[in-house]
Amino acid sequence: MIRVHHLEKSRSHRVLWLLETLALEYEIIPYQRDSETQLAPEALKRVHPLGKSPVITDGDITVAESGAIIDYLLSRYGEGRCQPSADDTVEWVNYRYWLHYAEGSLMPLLVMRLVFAQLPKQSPWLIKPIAKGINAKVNSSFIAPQLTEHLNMIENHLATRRQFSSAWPSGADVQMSFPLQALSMSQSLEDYPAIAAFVARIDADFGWQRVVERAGPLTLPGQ
Ligand SMILES: N[C@@H](CCC(=O)N[C@@H](CS)C(=O)NCC(=O)O)C(=O)O
Repeated sequence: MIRVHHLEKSRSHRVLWLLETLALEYEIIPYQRDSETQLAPEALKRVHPLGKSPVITDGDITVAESGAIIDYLLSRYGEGRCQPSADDTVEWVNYRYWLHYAEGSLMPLLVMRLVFAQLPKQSPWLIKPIAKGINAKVNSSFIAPQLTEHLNMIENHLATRRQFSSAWPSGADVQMSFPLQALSMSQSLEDYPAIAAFVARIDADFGWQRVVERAGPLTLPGQ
């Protein structure tokens, strides 16, 4: 039996989406974030040394990192679903690009934005104005312009293809779902109609609706 070690308010929802899409049986082992630090509980470190979610166990096998989990589930149980055939080199490369890009390039920007936004809130009152200034400067000179370039690239891809690869949903759609859903919760996507349509399509997806029934809607720390 596949067990998903599922931290609330986390990237783990997308793994549940893939499991529902593949119609696999699975069990959710829920974990709560520490209300003060928002970090995962120590118990998760008994499953994998970093104690991050998602992590799955399948019999004796433990797989961490959502991209690796998607690869594992599709190569073991996919039967050709949710990813392009290796014979189609162009599509295979496109699929793999988005699968790796989500955590390799897009998420670090979003996490950086979150961490810098916390800086003024976490600082002693005397240096709050300085922390605010640092946050504003890092945002305006680095994070915001970078994010705009990333979102333009994603928008251009989705405007022509609607989804990240040939199948719906592919492992690449599953992997890209979390950053784009998180963005849609934190800012307007008015300038990015194809990204907004992609997020709306997830909400309407039968497999995603099953996830929401079983695990509740996706929420983020602080919500
Ligand atoms: N790149 C990893 C990121 C895992 C990760 O950082 N998960 C967050 C939740 S979204 C977490 O476990 N945070 C709790 C903590 O750091 O204690 C993946 O995609 O699986």
